[in-house]
Amino acid sequence: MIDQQKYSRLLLTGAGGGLGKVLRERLLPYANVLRVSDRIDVGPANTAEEVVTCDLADKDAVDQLVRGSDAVAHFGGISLEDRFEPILQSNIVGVFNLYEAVRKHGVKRVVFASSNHVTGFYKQSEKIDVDSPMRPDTLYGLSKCFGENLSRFYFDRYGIETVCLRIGSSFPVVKDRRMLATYLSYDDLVELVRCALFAPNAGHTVIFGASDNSTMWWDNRKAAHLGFKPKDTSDVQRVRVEAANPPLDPSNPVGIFQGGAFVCAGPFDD
Ligand code: NAI
Ligand code: 15L
Repeated sequence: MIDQQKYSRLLLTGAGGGLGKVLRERLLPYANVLRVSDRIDVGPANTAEEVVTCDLADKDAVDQLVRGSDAVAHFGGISLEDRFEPILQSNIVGVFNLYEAVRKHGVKRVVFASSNHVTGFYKQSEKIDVDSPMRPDTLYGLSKCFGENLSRFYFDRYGIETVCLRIGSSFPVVKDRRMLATYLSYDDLVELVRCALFAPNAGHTVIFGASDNSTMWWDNRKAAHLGFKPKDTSDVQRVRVEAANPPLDPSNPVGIFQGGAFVCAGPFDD
C-alpha cells in the first residue's frame, strides 16, 4: 500500500514529449529525485533530476533505466496512429520491457499513460465506463489495450499496482468540437497523475482523463477511490470553439465516434 506523498526516485518516461515536458516541471515536488528519460535529447539534468537517454525497445537499457526507481510515470511511446512496426517497438515491446524491469527491481507502482483510443469506436452519443469492453480505433489504440492488459497481468500475478490513465485530449487549449468532451487541462492532468501515484490501495485501476466538461462520454465512478476531482472545464472555451468550427456533416465518422479522426487514420504502407 502506498501511504506517502513523495517517492525516493520517480521515473518519468517520455520526458521530451508534450505531456512529458509539463510533468517534468510539475512532478518534482513528488520525488527526492526525478529521473527523466526519453529516446530524444531532453537536455541536461536540473536540480534533483537525473537524465537517462533510453529507447524503450532496448530491454537491457530499460532494465538499467528502471533500476533504483520506486515508481514510474510511463508517458513514453508513439502517441498517434502509425505503421505497425514503430508501434510494436515503442508501445508493445517497450511496455513489456518496462514491466519486466519493474518486476525485477521491485517497483511499487506504475502510472500508465493509456488513451481514450482504447474505446474510440464507441459513439459520441454513448456513455461508457471503465468496464465497457475495449473498442480500439487504431493500431495505436490497440497497443494501449495491450499495455492495459499487460499491467492487469502484472498486478494479478506479481501485485504490481498500476493506474491506467485513458487520457482524453491534454493540450493547452480546446481546438475543436470533439475536444469539448475530451479536454484535460494541464493542471487537471498533473492532479490526475498525483492521485494515480499516491492513492492508497490503487491495485489495478483504469480511469478516463478529462476535465469537468459538460459534454462527457465517460463515467469514472468506479475509479472514485483515486480521489481525482478535476477543477477545469472546456465549457469556458465553448463559444470560441463553436464559432471557429462549424458542425460536421452528420454522416462524417469524425463526428460520430468518440475517437474522432483516429477512426479514419491510416492504414500506413510499410
Ligand atoms: P508525445 O508524442 O509528444 O511524446 C511521447 C514521447 O515518447 C516522445 O518524446 C518520444 O520521443 C517518446 N518515445 C516514443 N517512442 C519511444 C521509445 N521507443 N523509447 C523512448 N521514448 C520514446 O506524446 P504526448 O502527447 O506527450 O503523450 C504522452 C503519452 O500520453 C503517450 O503515451 C500518449 O499515447 C499518451 N496520451 C496523450 C494524450 C494527449 O492528449 N497528449 C491523450 C492520450 C494519451
Ligand atoms: C491521443 O491518444 C493522442 O496521444 C493525442 O495526441 C490526442 O490525439 C488525443 O489522443 C485525442 O484523442 O485528442
